[in-house]
Amino acid sequence: MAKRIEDEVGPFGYRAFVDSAPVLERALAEKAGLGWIGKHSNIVNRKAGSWFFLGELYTTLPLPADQAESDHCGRCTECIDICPTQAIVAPYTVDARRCISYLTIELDGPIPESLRPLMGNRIFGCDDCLMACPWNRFATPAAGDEFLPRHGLDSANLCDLFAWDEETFLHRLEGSPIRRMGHERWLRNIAVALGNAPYSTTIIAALNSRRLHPSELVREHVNWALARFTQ
Ligand code: B12
Ligand code: SF4
Ligand code: SF4
Repeated sequence: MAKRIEDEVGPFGYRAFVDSAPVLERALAEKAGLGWIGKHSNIVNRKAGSWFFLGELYTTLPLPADQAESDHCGRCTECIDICPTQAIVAPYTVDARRCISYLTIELDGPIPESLRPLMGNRIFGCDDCLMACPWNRFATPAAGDEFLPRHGLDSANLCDLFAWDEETFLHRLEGSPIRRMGHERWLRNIAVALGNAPYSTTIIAALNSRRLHPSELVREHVNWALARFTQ
């Protein structure tokens, strides 16, 4: 976009951000008229729904101010009702400590035991509140390869993913944001997901194969998962 503007007006000062710096992206997007902050706390656009990232150009250009968008959530509570961990504790307020996105991606250390059974098979983030939003019925899939499923992860089997050693993890997820969480959290999260799955001998065998993993974090989550099948 900066290049396109440059083509029109010549060189100008700018810096681009996408979830990359302490920028109040949602407040800026709302004020810029891109949408309103929905009850799930993300930006919703009347035509595009809520399933998109926000990006900004800070610039020295003297641009006219846009009209802010107003709230169109109305009486809807779909996102609040669907949240598996009741992380949307009040409209527009997410308790990040309960959000599966935080628990699987950002949290360093053990996942609180009370939340583990509620996480289902989500091993990297969660989109349930966005998925539930009725405004997404107007959304269309993004064009461009960057948004297509990669590495066959849209049809992956958790036991196969659990068998990846660190080298395979790093190699198979090259270029993917999942790589950022590291192999230890990867195993921690999959152990929880396997503990939430219906009983199968394949799952028990997969969990047993990691019982003696060098990481105490992984071992503890594996033991929690195995204990789920003996209750
Ligand atoms: C921390 C963070 C998280 C945390 C906490 C989220 C939360 N809801 O609090 C965790 C890890 C849980 C998380 C999860 C997710 N996140 Co996140 N996250 C961020 C991040 C990095 C910072 C947000 C933040 O806390 N800023 C600091 C606080 C002080 O600012 P703020 O929240 O914007 O609040 C200010 C204003 O917005 C305003 N304000 C806030 N709420 C309200 C409400 C009203 C009524 C009003 C008037 C004003 C107002 O006042 C505040 C103080 O000035 C942003 C990127 C960014 N730089 O903004 C992405 C971002 C919000 N995340 C994003 C996404 C996509 C997700 C996930 C869907 C990822 C996933 N699939 O797992 C989930 C969704 C969970 C959810 N329901 O929010 C997108 C949202 C895109 C969109 N359509 O809006 C962002 C914008 C990243 C991006 N560039 O695309 N995220
Ligand atoms: S991302 Fe998932 S866990 Fe987090 S608030 Fe939305 S539905 Fe709840
Ligand atoms: S699901 Fe309903 S309440 Fe939640 S953001 Fe969308 S319109 Fe608003």
